[in-house]
Amino acid sequence: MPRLFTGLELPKSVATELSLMRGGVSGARWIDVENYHITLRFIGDVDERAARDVDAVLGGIRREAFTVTLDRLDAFGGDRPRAIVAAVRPSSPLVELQAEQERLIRRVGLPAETRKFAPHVTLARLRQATPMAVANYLSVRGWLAALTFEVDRFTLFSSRDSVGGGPYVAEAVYPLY
Ligand code: 3AM
Repeated sequence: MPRLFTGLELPKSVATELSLMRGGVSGARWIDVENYHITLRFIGDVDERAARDVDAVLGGIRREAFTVTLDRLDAFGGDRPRAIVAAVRPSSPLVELQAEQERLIRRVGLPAETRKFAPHVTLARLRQATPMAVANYLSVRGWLAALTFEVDRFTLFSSRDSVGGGPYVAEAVYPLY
């Protein structure tokens, strides 16, 4: 069964800039630059029929292109840090695109996502990193010059069946005008 999610790809220049932030936390697994993305809606393992339904409803989205800004590094997980991320500055077009996908994906019968949308680019996944190591990293490297780019499409990605993780494959792209 394909494991799917929707997301935004990053321009190469932005990805390269983010990749300079790698290193300096023991216990971190740094994501390969070609796998950087902003997840919009995790869909999960679905059968081919559901995948076709998802593709059909995503293909009906009509929205304008917009800009996205990454403006700080952060960690998810609090006392048990699990990821270092570049946070996306919230903006209406992004939130509305995500909300429309949520509605459409529910409409084809897939379960609702209950977690709050916190747009980000995952830079590292953490297994045994201490909160102190993460805090040190963020205090030394956490400053990020704002990176702004134009988003004129979104993507349906697949990850490794049932396992997740990269390499991610762009199964379909949907234009924003
Ligand atoms: O954008 P990132 O890399 O943070 O964490 C997974 C990854 O997000 C997330 O979907 C993205 C592509 O794999 N993900 C994995 N399992 C998930 C789940 N059960 C999930 N998101 C929500 N619920």
